[in-house]
Amino acid sequence: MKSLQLAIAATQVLSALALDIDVSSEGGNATSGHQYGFLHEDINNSGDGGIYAELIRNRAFQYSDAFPVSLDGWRPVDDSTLDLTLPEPPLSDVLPYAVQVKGVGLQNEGFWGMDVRPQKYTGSFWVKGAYDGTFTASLRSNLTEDVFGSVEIESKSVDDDWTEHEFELYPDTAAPNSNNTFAITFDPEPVPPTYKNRKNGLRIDIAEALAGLHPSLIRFPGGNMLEGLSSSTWWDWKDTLGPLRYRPGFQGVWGYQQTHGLGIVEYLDWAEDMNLEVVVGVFAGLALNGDITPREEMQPLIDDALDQIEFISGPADSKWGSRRAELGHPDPFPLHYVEIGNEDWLAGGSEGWITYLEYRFPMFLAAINEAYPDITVVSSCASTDGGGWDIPAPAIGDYHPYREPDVLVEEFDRFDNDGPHIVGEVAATHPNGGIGWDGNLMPFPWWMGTVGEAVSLIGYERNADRVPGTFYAPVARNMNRWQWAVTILQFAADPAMTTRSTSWYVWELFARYPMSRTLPATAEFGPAYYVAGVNDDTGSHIWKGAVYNTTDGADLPFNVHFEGVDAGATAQLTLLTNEAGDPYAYNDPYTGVNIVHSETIPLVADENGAFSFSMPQLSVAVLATDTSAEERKVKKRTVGRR
Ligand SMILES: *[C@@H]1O[C@H](CO)[C@@H](O)[C@H](O)[C@H]1NC(C)=O
Ligand SMILES: *[C@@H]1O[C@H](CO)[C@@H](O)[C@H](O)[C@H]1NC(C)=O
Ligand SMILES: *[C@@H]1O[C@H](CO)[C@@H](O)[C@H](O)[C@H]1NC(C)=O
Ligand SMILES: *[C@@H]1O[C@H](CO)[C@@H](O)[C@H](O)[C@H]1NC(C)=O
Ligand SMILES: CC(=O)N[C@H]1CO[C@H](CO)[C@@H](O)[C@@H]1O
Repeated sequence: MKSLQLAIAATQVLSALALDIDVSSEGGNATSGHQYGFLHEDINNSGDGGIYAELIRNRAFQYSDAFPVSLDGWRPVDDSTLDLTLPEPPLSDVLPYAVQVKGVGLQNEGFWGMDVRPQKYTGSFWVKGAYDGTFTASLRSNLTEDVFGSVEIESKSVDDDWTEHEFELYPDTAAPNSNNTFAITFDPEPVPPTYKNRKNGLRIDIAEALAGLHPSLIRFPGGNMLEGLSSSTWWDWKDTLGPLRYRPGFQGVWGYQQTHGLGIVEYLDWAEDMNLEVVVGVFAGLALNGDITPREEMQPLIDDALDQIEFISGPADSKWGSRRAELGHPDPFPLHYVEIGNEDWLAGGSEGWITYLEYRFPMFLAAINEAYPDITVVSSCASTDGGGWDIPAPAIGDYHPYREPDVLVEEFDRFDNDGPHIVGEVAATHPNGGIGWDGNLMPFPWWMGTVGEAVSLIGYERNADRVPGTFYAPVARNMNRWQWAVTILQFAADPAMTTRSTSWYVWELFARYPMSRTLPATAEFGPAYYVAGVNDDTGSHIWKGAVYNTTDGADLPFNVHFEGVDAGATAQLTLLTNEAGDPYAYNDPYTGVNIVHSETIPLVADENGAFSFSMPQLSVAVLATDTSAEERKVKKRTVGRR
């Protein structure tokens, strides 16, 4: 008797503590239907040497004021000597340098190694000089004498001009590690297989890890990269078009010369291959050194942005649309968002900001609204930036919270009473404790930061009628050269190093369950944060939640009831928890340890139609009711088994 009473008492305590959440069937808001994406710019070698599938580092001896021409990445084979030269004629107007090889050949170390396995590598190199023999291109070990694959290429080279030599290389064995080089008796350029087989395309394993996030948005080309180090070195899309031979490269802003191999067409192909809505940034007359374009010199920049929009989305018979068609894509790419600059309240101090408000932004807004009324113009600043401003309609804002997890949680209601914005960059970057930007970035995304992000994402999704998209930034980090530690993916030349961060798992889960409408729900937030809605395509009711700092670290019980979902209905709860227990635990590319535990728990609605479950301290979950299609599938399977 006594033990029974205790049991009942315990049940009562539990249900008194449980959070009863009622979700109405009406009264919510339509969402944009696309919510999660990422910002890509070439930071931390995440473009060149990252998702851009190029094996060769410094392939065309490109240079700029900040990054002088060099033989970085190259070494002679045996006793050969390598010298940079300025040949006559040059390979192209934009690639004046070449390497002169005396001896047997040269080799390239790639982006700190090369992944070699039995698969097709295609490439080409340009040669000048009378030569009757053959070239041998090979992928070989940097540690032993092993050659994993090689191919002979008949020389077509002549004395007075440049000739292209194309080849395919198929190693018969995989190298035991990525400490390999590419060697050739002359000047090489091999390309590994690419994502969806695009020529000059993306590195497969990195692209697949990003596609696995179910993204629906990409913002490019930055970020600071768009702005450039000075007003003469911004990311000029016109320099990124056409054959690689005619791309001069770019003085990147993250500490290295960039090839411009990942150009505007490559970004658009990427968007097409992953079915991503594009937010393209156009240069707005502010560079990172504070250079500001005066009002009377703005028109060329505005014309340039209009050309860029036409290049992306204009018909094939328009001036720039025909250039796109010439480059192999006659159909316009869809384009609904254009962003004017990047963080214009920041780099140029008060003058940068004032000029943005006074003429830079208004001039772009007027010109784009007039020419393209269906395009949403995004300002590069949020309503709260630069001391606060009223973003002129119909433009929307862009908010970039790089925060401590506590602050992401505090900002849960950031958009409850504000106008429309994208969240163009967001990540937990610093540990709690007010060190802020003077302190160090966390070395990797860590569990508590990730849960902080989840709370913010839920806040944005509750306001999805006004926040049409959220972008993780930055998206990938080469472990051999990086400037910014926090990222959604880490990688190196060896694909075994490609690591999904703790944040990857939360973003993947939330993006896996898109909602077409939010629904009003009981609003009692902290330590539980949540959003509810429905996916009209599948009929599934969805609840996304995160738990941050419960009392004494106790588990938190929930009863979630969706109006119109009855007793006996079934749902799946996917619960993400931290295996390691330590809130600072992270996914380590060097050990491959993944601390995120994902569990899917089938639930049945009780007699009140409520789904009951509990979530531990620092956890993230999605509850989704099974849809009729799903039920049909289950039925079919049962019938089949009989
Ligand atoms: C390759 O091996 C060399 C010599 O042992 C070493 O210095 C280098 O760090 C290794 N590189 C990679 C990418 O493992
Ligand atoms: C290849 O080996 C050389 C000589 O040991 C070393 O300096 C270089 O760092 C190695 N390359 C890579 C990619 O590790
Ligand atoms: C949450 O708990 C952590 C760890 O105890 C603490 O550092 C942080 O300040 C707490 N935050 C809030 C908002 O309670
Ligand atoms: C729908 O939008 C209105 C206006 O922005 C807002 O007041 C209301 O809370 C939103 N409802 C939900 C369920 O998010
Ligand atoms: C590992 C590595 O290459 N780190 C470099 C990152 O970039 C900064 C400068 O931006 C260098 O100081 C680091 O050495």
